[in-house]
Amino acid sequence: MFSKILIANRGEIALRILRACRDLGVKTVAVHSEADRELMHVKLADESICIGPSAPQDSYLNIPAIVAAAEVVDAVAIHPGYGFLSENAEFAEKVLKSGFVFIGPPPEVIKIMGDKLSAIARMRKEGIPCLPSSDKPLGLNHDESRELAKSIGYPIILKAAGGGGGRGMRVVQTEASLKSSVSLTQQEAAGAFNDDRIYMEKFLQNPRHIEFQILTDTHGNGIHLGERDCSLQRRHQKVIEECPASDISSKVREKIGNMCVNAAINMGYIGLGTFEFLYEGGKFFFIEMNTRVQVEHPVTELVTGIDLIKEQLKVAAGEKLTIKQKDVFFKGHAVECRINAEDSKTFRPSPGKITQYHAAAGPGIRVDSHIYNGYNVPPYYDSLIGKLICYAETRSEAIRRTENALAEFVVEGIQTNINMLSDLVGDANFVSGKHDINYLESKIKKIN
Ligand code: MV4
Repeated sequence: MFSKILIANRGEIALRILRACRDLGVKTVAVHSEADRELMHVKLADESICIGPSAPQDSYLNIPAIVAAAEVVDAVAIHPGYGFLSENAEFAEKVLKSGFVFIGPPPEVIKIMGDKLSAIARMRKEGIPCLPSSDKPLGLNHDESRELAKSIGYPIILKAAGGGGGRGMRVVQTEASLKSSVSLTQQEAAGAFNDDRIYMEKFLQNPRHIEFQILTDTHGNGIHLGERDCSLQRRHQKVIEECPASDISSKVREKIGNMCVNAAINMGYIGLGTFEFLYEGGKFFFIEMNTRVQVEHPVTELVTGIDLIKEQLKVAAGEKLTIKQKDVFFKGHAVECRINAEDSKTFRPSPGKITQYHAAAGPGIRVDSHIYNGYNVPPYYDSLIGKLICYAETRSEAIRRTENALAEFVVEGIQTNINMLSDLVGDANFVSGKHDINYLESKIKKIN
């Protein structure tokens, strides 16, 4: 195992990684911006270094500053967490070139998955089900695009190859608007991603977002850890996630899960990874792969009893996976609520000082959060201040626990979405488990 690692992130995930390191006897180095001196994990880390001003560009996205910090403290490895540089192939490459271990897959794999067109092509080759789509960037020849759209069938969706996570997409309902939509989406892609390549896919109207968690080592072994349903989203930000997805049978779970593991092994994937699918009409369609640990990993941890961050550190250190697929059991149900510092009506960020904090607790309750009484939520970063994860034997019991835990939760001094979360988990549509990706935004529209 590593003797010392640098945590290139902030907030709850930095604290989560620090705790996994403590469990494994690994020394920790926190790097932080000028605004983040008072972060919980900075106080707890064995060493800490300020790497720059508040703006993410100058600190958490500052590659030379992070690599230099690792050199100064003589760290062995760098954990990127999620967001920031976690899926930046250039960062992974520089980390490796400087002689450190990057806790994540090889840069070449990050690159393939970062380009959504090459990701889909690769998955198709591996036999993963994908949507009918263009197999190369749409060209200047409009007749070709028109024929392709016709053969796929409207509605179709245009997506930027350099996008992902919902950025750079446009739905096209009829042939009449295809030409202008293609050129507009290309222009936006060029502006946003410095890459004007776009592709076309069959558009699904009411899918669910279901993703599979996998873990592979450097010795050719891999396991899947089942699926999560992340259909409750607003503007491509997940709000509530659960494990397992309601009404996915263990037979289907094994089939899709094993398919993902084999694909990952074949492409030289190492570490934790997530295959994102749209699920509609009983069928799975691959859309993207995430090459990092995800915010919602705790629901999988509670249902499998496996500490994903510890396993991620072990395989990054070159250890053999000791967990076999036959030893992975899915027991019970977990629901995660993302607690954000935001205005409950406008969804605008609500930074400021937390004057009163009382976290929920009790059987089956887990809180992953870095906040504390008197902590000042800075305005420069994501508004996630914590995650409430509730576990029980059944889905309905887990939902009941979530409702009760949300009612116990106290965060004062700033605004939060706790009341909205209470409203959502108590909603008949969520309780029925039949919600799709459109449900949350249509509910918000109804309220306002
Ligand atoms: C789609 C889709 C419908 N059909 N692709 C949004 C995020 C990105 N990961 C892919 N996204 C979508 N791709 C096809 N062919 C609908 C979405 C989508 C969505 C997906 C998952 C969760 C929430 C969503 C909200 C709006 C749109």
